[in-house]
Amino acid sequence: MDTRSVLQFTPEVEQALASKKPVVALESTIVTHGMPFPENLKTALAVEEEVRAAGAIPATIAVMEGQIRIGLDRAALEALAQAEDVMKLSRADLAFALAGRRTGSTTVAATMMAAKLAGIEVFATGGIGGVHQGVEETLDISADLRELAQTSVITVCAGAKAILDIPRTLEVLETEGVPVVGYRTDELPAFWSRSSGISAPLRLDAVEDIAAFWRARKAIGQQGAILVANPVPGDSEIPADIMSGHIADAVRAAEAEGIRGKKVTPFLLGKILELTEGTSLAANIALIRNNARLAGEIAVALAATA
Ligand code: PSU
Ligand code: MN
Repeated sequence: MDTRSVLQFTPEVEQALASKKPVVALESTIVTHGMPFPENLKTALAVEEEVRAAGAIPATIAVMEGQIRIGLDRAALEALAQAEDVMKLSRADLAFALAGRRTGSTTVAATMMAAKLAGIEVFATGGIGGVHQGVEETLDISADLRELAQTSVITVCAGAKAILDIPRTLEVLETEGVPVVGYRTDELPAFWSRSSGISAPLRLDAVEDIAAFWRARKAIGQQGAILVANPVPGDSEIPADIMSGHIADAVRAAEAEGIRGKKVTPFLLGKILELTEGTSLAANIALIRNNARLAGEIAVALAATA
């Protein structure tokens, strides 16, 4: 088994990479564990359209039939959006799913690994995993953070959800040497909300400047991601004070039910969806589309200067 044999490209993505056209990787855990059907499928298709509108080619990533799919056609995306018993894959279990021919969706960590293997430099997600509230007891810190430290992919997100401990998440990123760049903002955005009250360590206002930062990192031989934090569009945001009660309820429910390990994040996301009666879903869809658009623009800027 060599790397090439476990990667299955769609013809469109393969051609785009061969001719150095801009390509954006997209994660699939949001499809299988982040949103209900059919909104998940509709969103995944809309997200791909945003990448195209920016002038880049989307490559949604998942594991099927013993291979990492780099790009999913419509039929594959439809199958994934409705599949049962899909594994949520992070660094620990990406190869496990390949070996066992399991169907798996990729988290931020696993999507970054796949993108790097495929030669894709830009990736869009909704929110990254991070340090969980109550970490003193549980030691629950997402593998996404270590991945950002070691795998070289520009990662666009809408900040971290307040289901996490945002200040501690930022501290770990600092410790790991991951640059966190507010895009056109001085504040770290908080997923559904544009502001978190916490400063973003760095700020850039143009995609060309993000591309230049990336080239400078390469010039000094640096591994790891640039994490771009892109605030949710203003007309779709939910103010932090409205979300905070629901988040506290969701965290309490997870504790009460003894939810542990990789089930924690999907449990909290599902609970919040239930508690907000779906109003958080509209913000979620708006921000992931917004991130895909920005990632497409960054990929175009990178390709222009390659
Ligand atoms: N945060 C979100 N939405 C998501 C996730 C995180 O706001 O869908 C998903 C991403 O795929 C992320 C994963 O990589 O959850 C993190 O899971 P864990 O905390 O188990 O590492
Ligand atoms: Mn965890």
